[in-house]
Amino acid sequence: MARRYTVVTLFPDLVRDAMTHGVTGRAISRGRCKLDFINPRDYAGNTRGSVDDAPYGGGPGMVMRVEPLRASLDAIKSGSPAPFVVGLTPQGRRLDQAAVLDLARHPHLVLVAGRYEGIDERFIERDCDAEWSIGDYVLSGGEIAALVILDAIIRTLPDVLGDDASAAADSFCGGILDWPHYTRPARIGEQSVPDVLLGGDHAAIARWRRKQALGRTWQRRPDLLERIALEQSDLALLREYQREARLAEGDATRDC
Ligand code: 9D3
Repeated sequence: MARRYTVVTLFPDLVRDAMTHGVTGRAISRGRCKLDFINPRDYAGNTRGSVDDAPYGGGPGMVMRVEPLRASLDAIKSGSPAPFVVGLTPQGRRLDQAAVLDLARHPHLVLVAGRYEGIDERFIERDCDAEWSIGDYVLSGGEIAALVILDAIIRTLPDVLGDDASAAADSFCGGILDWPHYTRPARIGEQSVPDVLLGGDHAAIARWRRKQALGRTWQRRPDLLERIALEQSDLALLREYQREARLAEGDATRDC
């Protein structure tokens, strides 16, 4: 069965519109997944009629009330199994590709996007199965976080990316950064495409790319390298890159 994604949000149009483009839009129009929305505003109820209220204890901003959110979950007509409910907050665990692959396993995922200062903690505690953040920066609400997560999940689903190679490359390269990419023309002023890419030696090209990927990860994201065990052949490529980088560094210093 196609995967189902429900976003609980005060701004369904924001999320829906963004999802109609590119890979995600095609996945939806081709029926690889279904996307629907619940607006807590429609479940604000008669008692208070609002989706937010002032925080107990005082302070700035408003807090999203539990009842419209709970009523939203109740309104999600879901078969079995029960959907997996994810609260999106700055306090959640920080998303990475491993988390994305894990979330992608659920047949029905509900993403709850908060607005205002936050969501009443009792909803997170009682009604959510997990709480995720997409990173350490401040957004205006959970909608863009929901988009990020949906985009990342949907491209991992079978038959969603144009060719299997791209999907395989995503998961295979997971762990280290990409090598540099080039397309025509081969020369733009003094900027030239590396010679090895212009020749037809596919083994040499593969070796160069792997070396660049390892080297750039070492330079830019040493934290990623620490998490993976490198093969002997990779270690040799990385040493080669490091030796060349130090030589270039020496040249640059002499130039000064
Ligand atoms: C002053 C304390 N702020 C918390 C860090 C207030 C606050 C900022 C932003 C409260 C809510 C929000 C709205 N952000 C989200 O809903 C959100 C979010 C984010 O801001 N960054 C990364 N991931 C996420 S997921 C949801």
